[in-house]
Amino acid sequence: MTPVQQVWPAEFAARYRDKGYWRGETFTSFLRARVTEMPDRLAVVGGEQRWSFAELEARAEAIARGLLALGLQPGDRVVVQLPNIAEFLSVVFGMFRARLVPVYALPAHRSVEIVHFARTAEARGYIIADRHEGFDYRALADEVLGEVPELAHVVVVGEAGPFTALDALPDGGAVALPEDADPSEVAFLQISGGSTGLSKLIPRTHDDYTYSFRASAEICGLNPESVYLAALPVAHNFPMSSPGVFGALYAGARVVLASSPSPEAAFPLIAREGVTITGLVPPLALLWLQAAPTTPHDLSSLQVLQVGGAKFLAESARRVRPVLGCTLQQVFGMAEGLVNYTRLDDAEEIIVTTQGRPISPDDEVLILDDAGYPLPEGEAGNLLTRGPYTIRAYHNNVGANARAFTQDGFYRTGDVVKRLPDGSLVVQGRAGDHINRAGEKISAEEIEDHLLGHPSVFDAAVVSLPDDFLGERSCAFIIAQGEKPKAAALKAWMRGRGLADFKVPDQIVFVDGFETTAVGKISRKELRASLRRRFLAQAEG
Ligand code: AMP
Ligand code: DBH
Repeated sequence: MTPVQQVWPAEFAARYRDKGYWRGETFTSFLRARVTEMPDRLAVVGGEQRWSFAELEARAEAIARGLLALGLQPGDRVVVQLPNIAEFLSVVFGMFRARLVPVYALPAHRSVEIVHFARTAEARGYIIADRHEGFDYRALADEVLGEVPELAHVVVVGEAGPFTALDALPDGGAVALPEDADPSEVAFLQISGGSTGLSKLIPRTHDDYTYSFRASAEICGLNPESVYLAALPVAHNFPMSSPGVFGALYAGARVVLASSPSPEAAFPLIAREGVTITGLVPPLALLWLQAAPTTPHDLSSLQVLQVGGAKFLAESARRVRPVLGCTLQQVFGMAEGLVNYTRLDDAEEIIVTTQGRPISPDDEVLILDDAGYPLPEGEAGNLLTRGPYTIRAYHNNVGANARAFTQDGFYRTGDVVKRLPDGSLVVQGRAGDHINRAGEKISAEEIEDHLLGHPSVFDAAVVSLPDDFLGERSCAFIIAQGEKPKAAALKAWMRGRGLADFKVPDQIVFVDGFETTAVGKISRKELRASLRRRFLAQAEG
């Protein structure tokens, strides 16, 4: 098995420790600290479950023993695909206690993605819910097991069918739990949005991740009176750590898990639980702004609405305070590390027009031209970054590492940004070919690869088009061969491949050919850009 690791050069690690960013904390040690300080305080609310810090820890320990008794061993990777339910937290804290390494999948992922995560991580287990939003994850587990039999242990929250129920793990009473992890060890694998090809796995250590959510909790003003609503899927880095569920628990605050981010599901929870802060992607923020004026639910407890994952336009941002009566916080982050926040006491103009500034004084930010030279202050260019919670390498992906990181360890974010004199960043767009569909990142290349697998597709190019609601939507330009398929049939075929639904192109346009240069060559990148340009010009004209 390829070991999971994340290593910073010694002089950087020493500096990050000296400056007090890395404090030797782990998930297990910080939960222990909260239990010691406030055992009976309510920590987690999800569905019918209401757990104190002590109860969360007790459940995590029982799960840790049960998973080890099942046959998993410290160091093993386990794909965790759970919706926003309380058990998400007992399972992952249980895994940290047993030194098992979660690989976070989103509820929207299907067999293509899960097989890829399981193989790349060499996972030995898979933890799912029985059903969620009408989808049966046990059927998905069957399908995945057919391709990756090494994924021997499937654990189900709810009705287990042929698998093991979380509630019926073998009795681990006699199992000795391992010592707590070394804080420089990898705690889990997070997934990237995947700008080229399939998602990459992101190894995050206890030291670096606890720093990112501890500092985030402080920037977001969390304290034991705060109530954080996880509205977005909690496996995503934003609701997980910015400050997310872990930042909230770190601060002794309460976490409330919403089964869906829709106003219908979230507004009653805000009123009932006195939610003070939550995070949304821009399209959801627009839905909330639309629904808030006429809702019967009292939203007055809400102090901060965070918006991130994709660019929130100033016109919409300006409406947050008047309509919702709370402070907007823009969040520009990435699972690889760097997270920027507008500060709660920033001037309204900064909050509305920028995507914030980095968490750490030691987040190094470079803005370079395409040749790699620094640009004069204020000019837009490629964002590169390095710092105390930004990774230096992906897991098990030599090719991606060579492309995504410079010799001296800077991560090439793929974002085009400019920096204002106060250090705030304004996101201008992406350098790469990916679609940011309401915060879900889709690689054009991955989708083109799938389309090329269809017998009637001769060639395909996938581009992003501006969309009033989603921000960006995906459009596939297709050259057919033989009989031209119907767009709906092609979409159904894509779904049948076992691909997450959000990756199925929103729009399909058949074309007779793709342009080429005089020598009959054109890069995929130029091709996508030119198709997009011509389509938009036609749509306008
Ligand atoms: P992921 O790879 O899924 O972690 O997505 C990270 C990417 O999401 C960033 O590199 C940006 O392209 C995009 N992103 C995140 N937050 C924002 C934001 N507030 N504004 C614009 N783009 C964002
Ligand atoms: O989009 C993201 O990946 C993201 C957005 C906001 C993120 O990872 C984060 C905050 O931590």
